[in-house]
Amino acid sequence: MTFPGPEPQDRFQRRIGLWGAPQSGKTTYLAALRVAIDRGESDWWLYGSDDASTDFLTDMTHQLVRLKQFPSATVSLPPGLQWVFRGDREVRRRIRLGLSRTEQEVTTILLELLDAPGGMFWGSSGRPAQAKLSGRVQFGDGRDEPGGPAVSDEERLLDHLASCDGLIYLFDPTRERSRRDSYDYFQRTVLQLAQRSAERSRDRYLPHHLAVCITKFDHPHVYEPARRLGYTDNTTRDEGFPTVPDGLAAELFSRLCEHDVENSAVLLDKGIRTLFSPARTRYFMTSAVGFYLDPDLRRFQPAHPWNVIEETGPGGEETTRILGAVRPINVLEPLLWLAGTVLPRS
Ligand SMILES: Nc1nc2c(ncn2[C@@H]2O[C@H](COP(=O)(O)OP(=O)(O)O)[C@@H](O)[C@H]2O)c(=O)[nH]1
Ligand SMILES: [Mg+2]
Repeated sequence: MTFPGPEPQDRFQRRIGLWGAPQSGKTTYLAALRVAIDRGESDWWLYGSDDASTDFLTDMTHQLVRLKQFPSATVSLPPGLQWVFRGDREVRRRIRLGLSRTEQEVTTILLELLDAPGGMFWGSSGRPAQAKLSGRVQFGDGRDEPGGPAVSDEERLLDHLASCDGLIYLFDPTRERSRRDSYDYFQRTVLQLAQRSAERSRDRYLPHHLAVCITKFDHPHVYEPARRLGYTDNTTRDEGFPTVPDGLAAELFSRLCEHDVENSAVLLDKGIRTLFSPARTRYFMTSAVGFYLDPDLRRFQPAHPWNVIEETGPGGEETTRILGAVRPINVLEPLLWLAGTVLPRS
């Protein structure tokens, strides 16, 4: 069965793109979105715009919640998946000269994921390496025809991202500690975005609204510095789960970036502030799986925040498993914020 997804070519249809370096948590974020919605955190709902997208979402959510497993790193998304975020929003309608009233309007927004097969691969020229990993090259008009200008899966994904109204960018501080390559990924993607979309901006920034999600908040390498620096508050939730006040997430992001001794996260921080309008950017401390809740004490234990265990298999292979229930933090909020800002109010 195919859901009646909105027409992608509709120029009034708003689109949101999800992106971030490989392993930053994109697929898990998507699975956790369904969990957040199913937990009743909002009246909005999410489904695929076709069978493949719905199946993918259902499988990933099942794997996360029931099997307590993260998406396999080797699973790359089939191209063209797209999800529909649907809900009510308030709009102001003009009824007569000088008079308007607030009405509820059903709204749909498309969500797409920039996920190159095997991770985005970049050639030495700084351009996406053509179909090196996907093994598939198509031509400009979508036909596999010799002679025309070649367009790789990666370039098509970048075209998609550039045409989005809102972007959710996932930044993984734990990855930055070990790999320090988020900036390279960010910078190259953003240059490609500028090339494709800067001209439609009315100011000096890129035209997109940007939600920066600092992922894996539950991880001790993220939670601990946030707590030490005094940004966490344990008084807002019944179970004592830490939260970071909305207005402080941007500052915390900068402080976390400052910890990067090789400076690449500092460049990333500066890059975001230079390229995206501060008025169109918001920061969120996010965790797809949430903090661990001790089942006996039913209270968050600061000494044991992490909802994930790392195990070594018989062959020495490292695996991670989710320990307790999945309680997403700030997974739905970025999407709801973007839905509210990228759509016209009347
Ligand atoms: N602690 C923690 N780890 C996460 C979370 N989300 C993802 N991860 C880890 O990050 C890895 C990569 O996530 P994935 O969603 O596959 O990243 P993608 O490559 O960007 O799609 C997973 O295998 C997990 O080990 C989270 O919310 N908390
Ligand atoms: Mg993935």
